[in-house]
Amino acid sequence: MTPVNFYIYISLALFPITDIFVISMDISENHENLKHELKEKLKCVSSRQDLEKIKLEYIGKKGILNQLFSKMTDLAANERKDFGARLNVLKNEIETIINDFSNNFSQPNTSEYDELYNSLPGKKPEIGHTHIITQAIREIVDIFKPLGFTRVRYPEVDWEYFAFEALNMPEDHPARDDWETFFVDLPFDKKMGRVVLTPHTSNGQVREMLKGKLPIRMLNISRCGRRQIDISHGPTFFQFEGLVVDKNINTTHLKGVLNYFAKNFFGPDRKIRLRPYDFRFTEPSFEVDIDCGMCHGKGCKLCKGGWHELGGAGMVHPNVLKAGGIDPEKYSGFAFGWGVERTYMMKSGTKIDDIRHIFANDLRFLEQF
Ligand code: FA5
Repeated sequence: MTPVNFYIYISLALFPITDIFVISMDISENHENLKHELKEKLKCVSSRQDLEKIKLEYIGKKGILNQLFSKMTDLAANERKDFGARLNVLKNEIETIINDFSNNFSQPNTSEYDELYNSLPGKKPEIGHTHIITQAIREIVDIFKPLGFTRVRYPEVDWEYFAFEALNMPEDHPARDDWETFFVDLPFDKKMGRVVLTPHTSNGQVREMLKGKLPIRMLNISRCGRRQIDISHGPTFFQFEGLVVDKNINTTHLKGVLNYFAKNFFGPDRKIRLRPYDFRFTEPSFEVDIDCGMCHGKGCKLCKGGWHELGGAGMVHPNVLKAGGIDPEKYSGFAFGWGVERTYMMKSGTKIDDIRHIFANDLRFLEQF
């Protein structure tokens, strides 16, 4: 400790509070001495390291100035304000002296930095996690795997033939309208038609059959595109499509598989229901609903009367089996296609009231899952 510092400490420590006016008178002089002493020390500084040491000594966390500030608590309340104000002036002056002096040095080179800062703690990289759709897809695959389903992926940009024609959907089917499906600006093929962003994963059905391997237990999970956007529809979304083709397959197998999935994914307390529907590629066809995970059947802005549509299902139409080179007299099958986002939104506790949040890439939303 320098004699000047020592003088200040002793003044503050030894003088009784009642004698504070004596200290006040001395303070200005002490401050001047402190600055003088600093300037003298700086004259001997020849490296940035030396300067850093001086900085620490005067304005570091445990430096002279902070020690002086801590002594304020020893003063009477009416003296603190004046003492504090003087110290602040002193602090500014000392900082200015040091900063002005540091201009004498150019920016430190890396090795100097290394020497100075190698003991600083490093910056922790932020750790992310998989997107909720990836999480959902993995969970879906894990549930179907024990039943013998194998995950496959078929083109997300495909021929009209596989997306519609082979699925028994005639040319005038409303889904084949420009306002429903995204058509890609590529040359038309006489047999295959135009190129589309697949509006559903059912394009994988005939592709899978054409592999020529029976029986089939396919789980096709891919991205789809449709010209739709609102709280429960996105222009792009994922579907998972199950297809089973074997001998003697009937609707009870379909219902059993869907129930098994729903109980495992949503929990044993949730209910699904099948409504008759019309898909051109299945007969009979159903739409599958689940009781709403948001309102639990009471009715909310997301669902219609407490139920929420998850997807379609049905027994594979004989024409589709034929397009896939399978004899419908010998084989039968069932298929289902559900939206991954919708299915995940209906999981208990997720409380996602707008499908668009899922793709908005807002970390405040994504970090919750
Ligand atoms: C189909 O896409 C049929 N291919 C499903 C199918 C497969 C039926 C196999 C029979 C046999 P649908 O258009 O209803 O059906 O869509 C199925 C599900 O995909 C919807 O219930 C919904 O969960 C999801 N889906 C459809 N369009 C969108 C969209 N724009 N955004 C988000 N999810 C969607």
